[in-house]
Amino acid sequence: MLIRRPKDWEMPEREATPESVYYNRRQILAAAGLLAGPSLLGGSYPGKKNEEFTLDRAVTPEWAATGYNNYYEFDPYAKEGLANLTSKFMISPWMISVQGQVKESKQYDLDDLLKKFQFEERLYRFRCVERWAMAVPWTGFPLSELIKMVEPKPAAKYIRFVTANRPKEMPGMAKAPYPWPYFEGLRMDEAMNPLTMVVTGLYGKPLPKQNGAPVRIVVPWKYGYKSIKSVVTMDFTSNEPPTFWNRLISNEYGFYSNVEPKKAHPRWSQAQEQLIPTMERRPTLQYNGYEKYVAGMYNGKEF
Ligand SMILES: Nc1nc2c(c(=O)[nH]1)N[C@H]1C(S)=C(S)[C@@H](COP(=O)(O)O)O[C@H]1N2
Ligand SMILES: [Mo]
Repeated sequence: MLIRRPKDWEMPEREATPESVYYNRRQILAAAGLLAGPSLLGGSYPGKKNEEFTLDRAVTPEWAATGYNNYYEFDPYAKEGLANLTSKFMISPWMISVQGQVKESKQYDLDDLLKKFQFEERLYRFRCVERWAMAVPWTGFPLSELIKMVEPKPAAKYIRFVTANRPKEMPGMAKAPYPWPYFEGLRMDEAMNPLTMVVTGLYGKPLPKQNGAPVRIVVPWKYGYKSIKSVVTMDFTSNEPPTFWNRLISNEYGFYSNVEPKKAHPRWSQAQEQLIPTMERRPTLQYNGYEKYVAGMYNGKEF
């Protein structure tokens, strides 16, 4: 069940570093069902399907979307077999710090926090900057609902997100000299956009660890690296926050990172994408096909 990856399409973000590159191909676990594991999280799966979001392509098979990942904290050099590396990663209990320009800075227990929201399922396209793409059913709720609940101050113009920093549980962190922990950010209107989701589930089940358990952000009109996994901090800021890939290689990965077929990556075209696992080529869609929801936020210069 290896996923075929023609060499010329394999242009990983990690080439930002001087590390020597190698490809660590592994068999996808036959026992894919083991990967999600039990969850103590609140909320029920599957969430109610939101019929507004339909696809122009087949839903990616679950084995492919949960067996082909980017999660550098577990292995910066592999995309397959990451589930094997997550056994030490503890996802419960899980605390999220909401801080910065909000009414009250506070640590929330994730189980308690999730009880306040109604889960729904949405089919979204997902596009990695490396050109692989998938389409999956996420379970979660709009980030806007959480933002409204915590009451940002008028000075809050952006949100900075940070991933868990647990080198003992995340074996990839020691393998590459990156500016850990992973960090990302959104402008407040992007964070409030109805498309932006807090995600805790995939394929009607709790999110597998390799896909960002227990909680991640999904921003479907931006390149995949904006959809930060295993979030522990939401910091409301007045200024544009730095982002992990921009910090590593600023001329290739901007803050906005909106999917834009006409804007080539400095090292490869973005005009086409390849669907995993078939590697069928498709034209890349502007804003990944979510133009009607998001184009109004931009003046066309944000990449
Ligand atoms: N913390 C963290 N979040 C991350 C990443 C990562 O390495 N670490 N990789 C990003 C990239 S490059 C992509 S394409 C998506 C992949 O999500 P998936 O593995 O669920 O498909 O996660 C994004 N979020
Ligand atoms: Mo990516």
